[in-house]
Amino acid sequence: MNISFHNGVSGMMAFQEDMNRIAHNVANSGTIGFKPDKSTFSDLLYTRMAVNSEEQPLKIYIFRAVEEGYEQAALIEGSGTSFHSVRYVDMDGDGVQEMIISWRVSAEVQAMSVYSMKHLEPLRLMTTPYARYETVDLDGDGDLELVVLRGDDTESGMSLADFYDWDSGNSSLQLHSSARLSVSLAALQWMQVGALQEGEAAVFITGRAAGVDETSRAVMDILAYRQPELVNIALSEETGLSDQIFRFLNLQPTDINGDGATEVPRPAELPSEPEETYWKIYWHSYHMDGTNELQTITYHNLTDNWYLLVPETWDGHFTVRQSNISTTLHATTFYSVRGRSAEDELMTIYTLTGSDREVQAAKSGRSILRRLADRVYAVSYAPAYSQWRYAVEAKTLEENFKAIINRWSMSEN
Ligand SMILES: [Ca+2]
Ligand SMILES: [Ca+2]
Ligand SMILES: [Ca+2]
Repeated sequence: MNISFHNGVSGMMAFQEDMNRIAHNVANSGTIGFKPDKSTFSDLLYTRMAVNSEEQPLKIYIFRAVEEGYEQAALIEGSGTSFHSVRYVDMDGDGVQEMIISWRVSAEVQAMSVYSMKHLEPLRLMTTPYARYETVDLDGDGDLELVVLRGDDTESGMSLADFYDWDSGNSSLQLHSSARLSVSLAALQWMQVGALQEGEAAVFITGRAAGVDETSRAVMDILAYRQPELVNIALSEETGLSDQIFRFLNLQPTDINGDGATEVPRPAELPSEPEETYWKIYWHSYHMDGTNELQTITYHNLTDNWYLLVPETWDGHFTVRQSNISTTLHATTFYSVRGRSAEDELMTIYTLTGSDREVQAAKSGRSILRRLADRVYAVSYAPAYSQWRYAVEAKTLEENFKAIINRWSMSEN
């Protein structure tokens, strides 16, 4: 088989044709790279990805567990430069997992297919070019839908979200509706499944774009299912683009207050110095009609991996300064403010990473907030803190202090 294509479109067409073929004999395939996928597909199927030299098609072998070990059950072939991911998800809840395969067609084009695997016969349900995808039950009927982000060929460089719904009568996935996004494919930063304030599932898409002043901006698109179709609830009626645009600080939407709904971070400048800007973060949840409300305020120190849930009463009355006293002793000091200036020192949160960190943390006036394997966080209060009219109990602040243990990394589908 000669598979050598000059662009992504023809490569993908060929892949679709190849996908229809199920080979039963791979004795001479000479493939390498056994990849058991036990955690996702129980003990039923194994996947082996062929790592190919030049002109060979991509192959996925599917193995069935038998008494003596495993035997090949099916083979899926395609053309492209590499497989990206294989995911097994039971989308329609019938107890049999569907298989979602994505691969790189060319340097510019990625494609994905969904297969049903009933009776170990791969049956392709859909194929599309894509940039990111997620499976999510957006309409709340108990079945998962597929939300696929891809380029919009017909419009000015923006991207689109396609919504594929499960048609259980025909056991097939149908393109149901599409919604416009507010950034190009290249500007897509994160795609996350989350929830609106009343609990409805939603997909939060963070784009990253340059603002008018050259600073980096987070452009939020929020996808939800509003009968009868997928909608982007962040779009402005006037412009047709998202008006939920904030300073980009490398913070993802998350359920910051633990109530089940996702909040979107909106950095706001604290009274700062000309050479260094400090930010507080307002976290807003969203309603189905696109309105939003403030839930929580934080101060995030992303260098030292912690944040503080800031008491609401502090808003407008505090600022911070960070200082790296040494490579193993970082300090963040909170101040009261007068006008736009820092006034009295209130308290300092230390991040201690040296081998002497226990000694450092035990210094007079410091108490430990959190002890982790590689660092200790400690706090000390300045004399002015107890006189400050917005002071809260030390116990409250300790509860509000959060170490960031695993920076949330997005799975790239
Ligand atoms: Ca299924
Ligand atoms: Ca559903
Ligand atoms: Ca929340």
